[in-house]
Amino acid sequence: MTDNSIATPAPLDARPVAARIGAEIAGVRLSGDLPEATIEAINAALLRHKVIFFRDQTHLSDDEQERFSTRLGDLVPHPTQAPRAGTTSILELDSRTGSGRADAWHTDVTFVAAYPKISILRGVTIPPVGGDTVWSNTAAAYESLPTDLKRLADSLWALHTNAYDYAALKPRATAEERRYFDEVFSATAYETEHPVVRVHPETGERTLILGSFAQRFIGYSRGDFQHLYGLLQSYVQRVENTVRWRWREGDVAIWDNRATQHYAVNDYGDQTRVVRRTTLEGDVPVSVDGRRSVTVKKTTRQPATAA
Ligand SMILES: O=C(O)CCC(=O)C(=O)O
Ligand SMILES: [Fe+2]
Repeated sequence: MTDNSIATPAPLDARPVAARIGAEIAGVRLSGDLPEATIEAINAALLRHKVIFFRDQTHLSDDEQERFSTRLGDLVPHPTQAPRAGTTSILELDSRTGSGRADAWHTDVTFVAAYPKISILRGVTIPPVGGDTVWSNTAAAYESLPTDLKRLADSLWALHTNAYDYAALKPRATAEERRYFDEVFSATAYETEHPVVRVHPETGERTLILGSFAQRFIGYSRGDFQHLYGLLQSYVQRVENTVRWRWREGDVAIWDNRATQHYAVNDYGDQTRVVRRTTLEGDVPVSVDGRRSVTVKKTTRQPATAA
């Protein structure tokens, strides 16, 4: 496991926020025009710290967020949610709409095979208190498993889908949140099989692929899935493996989506909270024994026809 307490070499001023994950980077004005050495240093800091934070980036427009993002990889729009008007790929999460509250532990878009490698999130409107985000280091979670559980995890495969039982996960969802889930988020249903443990393509670390899109373990009953998932996921959610970020407007958080899960704390009631995300194309995960994830099903639901 990389050591989060060792600062990233120059030219970046990276200060760890928690012992196992997260660093704040000072003195960088994010833009599409940053020198290549700074971009390389940002990527190195990301691999080491898993999530990095930049304060005071209020100069960023949607366009400049996209321009900066393309320096770290290829923009990929969300597979089912339309990009914000005037952008090619920005996903807006607005607490006033059905899409706005990501209050379940997840890794972004794991219902497709080559899910994004990096997500870049900009705080646009932030409540005075509440609405923090928590990230977990899934390499640290894997490392903290007992040896026998590591071996079990190494051999498990999970089915991930965006067409899960929404009401079971969010029994208190509003009618608008349910409508959005049915008509937009899961309008095209994906099912993808991932190894529970992937080998990180850049660091070689073993990381866990779990989170709320995981619905079954291949070859296990639903009941066994629930027990085993709860056990493995508990290492992800262990507070020692996490960092919590108190947002200010203009903050940017960048996470390695291959080595983290995150959770948007839903404690701010009906206050407005708006964040905007870009995601960068990832590669197909590879298991510890060299097998690759595969999308087994993609179904686009027929729109209801007029009688
Ligand atoms: O609202 C947040 O802080 C995080 C939302 C989320 O899950 C994401 O942007 O991928
Ligand atoms: Fe997310």
